[in-house]
Amino acid sequence: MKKVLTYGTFDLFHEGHYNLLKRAKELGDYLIVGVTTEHFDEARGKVNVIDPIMERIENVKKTGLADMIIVEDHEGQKIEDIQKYGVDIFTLGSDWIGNFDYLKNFCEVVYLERTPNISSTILRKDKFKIVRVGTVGTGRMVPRFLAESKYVSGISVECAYNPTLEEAEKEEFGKEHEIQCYTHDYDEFLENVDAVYIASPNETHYEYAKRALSRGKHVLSEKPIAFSKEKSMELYGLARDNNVVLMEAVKAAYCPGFQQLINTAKNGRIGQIVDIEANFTRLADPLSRERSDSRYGGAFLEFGPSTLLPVIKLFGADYKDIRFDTINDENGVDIFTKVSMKYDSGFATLKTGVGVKTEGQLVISGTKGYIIAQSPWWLTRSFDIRYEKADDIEHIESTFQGDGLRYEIGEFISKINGVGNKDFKLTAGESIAMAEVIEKFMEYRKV
Ligand code: C2G
Repeated sequence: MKKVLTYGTFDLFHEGHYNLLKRAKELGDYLIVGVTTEHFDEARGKVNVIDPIMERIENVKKTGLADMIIVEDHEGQKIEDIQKYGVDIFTLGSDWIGNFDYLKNFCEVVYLERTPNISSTILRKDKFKIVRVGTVGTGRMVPRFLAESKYVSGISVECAYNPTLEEAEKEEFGKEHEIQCYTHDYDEFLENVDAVYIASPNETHYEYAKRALSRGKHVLSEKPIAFSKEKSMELYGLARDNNVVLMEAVKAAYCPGFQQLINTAKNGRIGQIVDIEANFTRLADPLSRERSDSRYGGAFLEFGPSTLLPVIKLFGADYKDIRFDTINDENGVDIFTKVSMKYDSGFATLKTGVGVKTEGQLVISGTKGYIIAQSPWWLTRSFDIRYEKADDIEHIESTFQGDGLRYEIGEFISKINGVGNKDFKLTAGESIAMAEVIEKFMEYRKV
């Protein structure tokens, strides 16, 4: 008797799951299905799982395909199960190709082609829907988005849009990322999705977002969402009028560790906050867009929104004075920008660089102590609270999985499904305030 073993979360059970189990069963005579616990999903960094484990098990059971259902609750269990149940074949969908090759030492490993475009054919009466997402642009953020979306429940990335790509490149991209719908036509693209992730060049975010929102599509846009307060307000207005979600992808805002840091700063532990210093620099390739586009590239447009985030969150948008100082290269690109902001009760300094390197810290200073988070604080893994006495240090570690993108994707999907409707991670007002600073920076740079 040939025993086959597969695992999964099987959240919001859909056709893709059914097809996988059916083909897994066909690989042998006896199918064992491992369903993950909430605890294990949390540990492996899967966010947003909605159905409780009993319901997920019940759904697998209902298929009538599993001869045995087990629970997967810890790292290393796959090898144990293969040995314990005398498994001949281990199988998973092709989104995991390569990840489980180490099991070849114990049994045969088969990756079955995953089912593309699952959600369009599925009819769910429940409140929660699988959200069909399309990506705009195929630059370096899109592969990251695709890799991280594997760890978000309730999302199916089904379509890609790029106005300039050659057929051959499209085919290669589609194959690599298992995306079947690929188009140059934005209207056709919007027809195929419920929501879009915009990761195109900075100057195109606003237009793509506007068209998607007007068509009733949810939008997650890379920063900056727009270059002016007015345009940013217009987009949030459109989202409200069309009853859809609009989110600016400032990663830090959605990281659990960053929220913990902001909450610690707000809870009075370091007293009254009087100074914030936020630095973000990355030496970019001289030929890259950031280093060669004098209008829409440069340090501040690249990293400004991230550094502004803690300032706007803690001090608000009512600054009394703002001053920019930049060092430009021969192309007119700001390779280093320093921003000084004055508030009634404190100061903020931001340093951003694409051609200058500084220590990339976030320091929030108060009347009783300070919070310090080291680079990359925008992907917050840990921070310290320090006081007058040098050895009086509280070190806080936080959950942080993958490259951080999954938290914003998870939040986006939850919001679309009406969970966590209250904006606090990044409010429309905060996003609009950031756009206003960007507008001021663009005006400063013109003169
Ligand atoms: N699947 C599929 N087609 C889809 C979606 C999912 O074939 N459109 C497959 C996945 O590849 C996986 C199974 O269905 O083999 C279960 O998917 P999930 O519930 O998303 O679980 P997953 O996170 O893939 O669990 O130990 C857990 C496993 O490592 C993977």
